[in-house]
Amino acid sequence: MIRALAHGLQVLALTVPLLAGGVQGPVQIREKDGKLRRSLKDCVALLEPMEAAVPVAGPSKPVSIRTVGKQFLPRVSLATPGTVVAFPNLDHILHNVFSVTQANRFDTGQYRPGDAPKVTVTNPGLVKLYCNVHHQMNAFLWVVTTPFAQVLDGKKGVQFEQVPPGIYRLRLWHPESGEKTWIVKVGTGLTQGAWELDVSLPALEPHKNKFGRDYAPPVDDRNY
Ligand SMILES: [Cu+2]
Repeated sequence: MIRALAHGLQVLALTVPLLAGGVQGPVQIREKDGKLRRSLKDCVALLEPMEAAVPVAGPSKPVSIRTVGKQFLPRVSLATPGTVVAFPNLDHILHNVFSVTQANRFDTGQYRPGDAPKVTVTNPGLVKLYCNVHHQMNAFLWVVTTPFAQVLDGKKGVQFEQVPPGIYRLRLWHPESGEKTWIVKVGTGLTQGAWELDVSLPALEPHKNKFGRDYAPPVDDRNY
């Protein structure tokens, strides 16, 4: 037991660069009327190496995106290529999940209460998820290769630690603002900044069903 623990610590020490830095600072989302949004819910921060020695992240532990009350929860998730994503249906009605995002297309078909279909995402990028039954259901899955990726729910900004020195691209994204990028140079200490996104997009992006057609008018299935 003690030997195993000591070995674990040694492995941990070897994977952390001796002269790592950090990137930290507030993120703000500005509404169309100029006011600042109170929450960073659904905002994603990615720090991607441009010129830095950062190993590509392997498959992450399985991701779970539930259907609850005719919504996907969580609405925004992170994964790496090769990650299994499960969609447990906690409602009492049928749902579907499909993606027509080019690099990660899939369709679970309709699945019943209690079912949890799984897909494996393969390529990096933003995957938009919809339900073919319910027009208003949408979710987002960021498939990334950088180990420095965060959803900023409940946070005030960006905080990445143990970042090897080098040049990085900081990508900030929100469903209602799209993406903005900055170049960040990381040394051996703490690199601080402040970043802002502007709301410019609707809360629900116009989209077709999985057949590329308009959704049928909603039926009364309030008893989910
Ligand atoms: Cu649905």
